[in-house]
Amino acid sequence: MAYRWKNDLTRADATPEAVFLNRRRVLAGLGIGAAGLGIAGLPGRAQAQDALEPNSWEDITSYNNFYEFGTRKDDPKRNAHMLTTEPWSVTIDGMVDKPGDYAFADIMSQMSVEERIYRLRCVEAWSMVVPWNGFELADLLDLAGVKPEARYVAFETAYRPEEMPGVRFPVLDWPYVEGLRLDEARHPLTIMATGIYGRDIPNQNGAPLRLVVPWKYGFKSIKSVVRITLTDEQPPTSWNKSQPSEYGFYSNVNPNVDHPRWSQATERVIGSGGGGLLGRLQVERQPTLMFNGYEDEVASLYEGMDLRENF
Ligand SMILES: Nc1nc2c(c(=O)[nH]1)N[C@H]1C(S)=C(S)[C@@H](COP(=O)(O)O)O[C@H]1N2
Ligand SMILES: [Mo]
Repeated sequence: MAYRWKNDLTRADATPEAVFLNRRRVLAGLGIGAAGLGIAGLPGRAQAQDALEPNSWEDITSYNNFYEFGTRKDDPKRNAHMLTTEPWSVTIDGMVDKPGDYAFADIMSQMSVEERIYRLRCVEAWSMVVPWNGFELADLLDLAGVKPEARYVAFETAYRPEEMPGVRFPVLDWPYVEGLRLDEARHPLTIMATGIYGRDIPNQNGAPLRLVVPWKYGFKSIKSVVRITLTDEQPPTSWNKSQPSEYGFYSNVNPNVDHPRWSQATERVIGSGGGGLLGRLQVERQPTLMFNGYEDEVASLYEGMDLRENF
């Protein structure tokens, strides 16, 4: 894939953030892009993505939406340590050749983990840039073998009242569920993230593995996944069930289609105001990009579709 780049990180490599950032700066300073890393044939787009400046570890792991642990942005960081992530398994079922419970360790031993620096745009009109480590969802689907009649992929988050203080409140109909069309799920930009900055992904970001679909609003990127089901019917999704007029199945980032209660034309850039609570109030706004900046890669998935109707 044109915009795909490999690196040597695995889940076991704990790269301290300072070293990681320093390496990026050194490379940038020397004018060495992907080519200098020995990756041939990457077009300008890949280098543009590589040049995205990621948010700090602190921003990414302390300003979260994970309603199972509470609805305030700092609740997940405070509460998600209660989630037991070992052992962990993902049930893959429905229209697959090899349905069953896949142990997380077994999955990891068969997947190739790489770094993806992606924009994350929340439907609430804020954004960050996150250096994920993960593998392509398509590779996991291939492990289970997708049957030809499958058209959609449904996802489910763990539901553990004893470990998740937020599920006592009926904010959403638990467990949190999400879904993609099969071609969206198989798109090479769609990953299952297992790390950030080369470290294991923190619980508040969806440990031990969570979906990341960078051209869709953040709520599609479901955390702490325990079930993946291949189906021939469009699956229900949590936010759509809760507010169908506000949150559609597709939820592609689109600056031209506003949320019924606010504009989606611009976004608050988390981290731009510096650290702390005050910094979060002083953030800059930037224009929101069509498909969150991934239009060249994904627009063809929606050819001929009315994106206002299919919001
Ligand atoms: N299970 C679950 N997944 C979830 C959420 C949630 O509340 N529960 N919040 C979503 C929303 S609204 C966003 S913006 C992203 C935030 O991911 P982050 O906290 O890693 O930045 O996770 C998404 N995945
Ligand atoms: Mo979000």
